[in-house]
Amino acid sequence: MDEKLESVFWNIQQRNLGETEFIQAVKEVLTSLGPVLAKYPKIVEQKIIERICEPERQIIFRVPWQDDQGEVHINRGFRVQSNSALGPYKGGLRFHPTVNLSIIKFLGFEQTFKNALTGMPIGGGKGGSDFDPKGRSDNEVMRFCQSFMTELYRHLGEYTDVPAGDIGVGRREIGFLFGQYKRICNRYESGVLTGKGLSYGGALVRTEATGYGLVYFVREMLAARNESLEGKTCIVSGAGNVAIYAIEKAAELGGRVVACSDSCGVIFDEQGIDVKTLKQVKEVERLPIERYCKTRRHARYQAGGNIWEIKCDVALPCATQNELTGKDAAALLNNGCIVVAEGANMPTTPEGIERFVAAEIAYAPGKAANAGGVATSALEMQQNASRDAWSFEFTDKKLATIMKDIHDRCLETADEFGVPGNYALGANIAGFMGVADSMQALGLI
Ligand code: NDP
Ligand code: 2IT
Repeated sequence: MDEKLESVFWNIQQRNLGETEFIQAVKEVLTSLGPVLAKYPKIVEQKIIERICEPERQIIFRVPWQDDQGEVHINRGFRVQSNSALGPYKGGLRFHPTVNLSIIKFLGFEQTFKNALTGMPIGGGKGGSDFDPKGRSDNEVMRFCQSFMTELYRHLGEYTDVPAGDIGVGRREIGFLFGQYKRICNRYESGVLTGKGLSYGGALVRTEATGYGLVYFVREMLAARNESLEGKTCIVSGAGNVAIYAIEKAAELGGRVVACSDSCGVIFDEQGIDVKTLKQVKEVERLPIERYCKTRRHARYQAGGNIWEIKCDVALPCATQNELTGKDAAALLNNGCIVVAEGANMPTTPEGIERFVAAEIAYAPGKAANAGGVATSALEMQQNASRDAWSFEFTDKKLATIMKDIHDRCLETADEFGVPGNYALGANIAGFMGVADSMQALGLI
């Protein structure tokens, strides 16, 4: 890390003790910024980095709700409004028992740069709760969402803060949240949430966008090396929204996706993952992935297995943070993997990233490779603002163009700063400069 940044980083650590994920995300970005400070000394004078590392606002609240038996539960709700230099705060909500302030802060921090990379007018934020939707009835999830929104609504608005989904929050939850927002505010404000159902202002392609966008990004990475997905063996961790549509698109572009996973285990299907069966198990029945093997009897299931030990050309981590360690990276490299692109946010540990960068494989960080989700959310906001609804093909084309632009910008920035092919550095610098330029223009805020 650059000398000037070491003391900045030390102070950030002291101010955020114990927030390991947040500190990890900050360190990863700050490590890239040395050459930027040398070129733009005003950034140091104006303390742009210190400002970006302190969220504009952090909201923590109680979420009481009743289960189907009438028992009372108390969860904790969060919304971290990280940065609004480029537009209203924008970023998903995560419902998962592991959620805490550190996780929401790291996600909001990453989101700020990701959103800048899309080139769209959206700031960064993230929220969620330690509520566990697993095993809960639709009515329980509805009551939780209503209670969550009963506090959160006052902090939202189409020009203020626009949440969407993330782990544990999909179309069902967004529907309940939107319903409660509308009821409390007495306003049909479609643009206040994205990822909505198609019948009430949702946009075509938003469901598929993160996974499809990830694979469009991979297509560009391979093209830059005169390669294509045709015939490449792929593995995808996770079996949720991002993973399912990454698998679907990778297969459509000629990839052979042989494995995916969930929080219980790994499935291996040498004939290629059957997306229809996967959707039935994970989207419709909401069951553990093991169930896939009941329909596809030749497929193998390994409880608690490690997906990264499976031989592949392309690896797409699409589950959660720090799911791919230094040891996993070594296993992938030993097995000849040439592309790693992150569908999840910060899935690779610092040791893993170091190995990928040193091996000079095509490694794309989440803030670039998974930006298709939030970019399509911004397209949903555009449609809501103009009371319009675009076709699937039109929106999908826009998504592909956005992903190509992000890809090219990362590569051009990496070139400009003397590290050709380093997408991680290119994404950090290009994302940071987008936010920093706007912060400089807006004065001391
Ligand atoms: P989902 O809830 O739809 O799916 C998450 C998947 O990851 C599930 O299969 C889940 O397993 C698995 N998973 C979660 N936690 C763990 C864990 N600790 N260990 C192993 N597996 C785990 O979420 P999404 O697909 O929406 O999100 C996945 C990742 O993508 C997250 O990092 C998210 O931040 C990121 N992302 C999401 C975007 C979106 O538009 N949804 C946009 C950009 C990034 P199980 O089924 O057993 O719960
Ligand atoms: O991490 C992410 O980019 C998301 N969960 C999607 C955010 C959004 O506002 O669509």
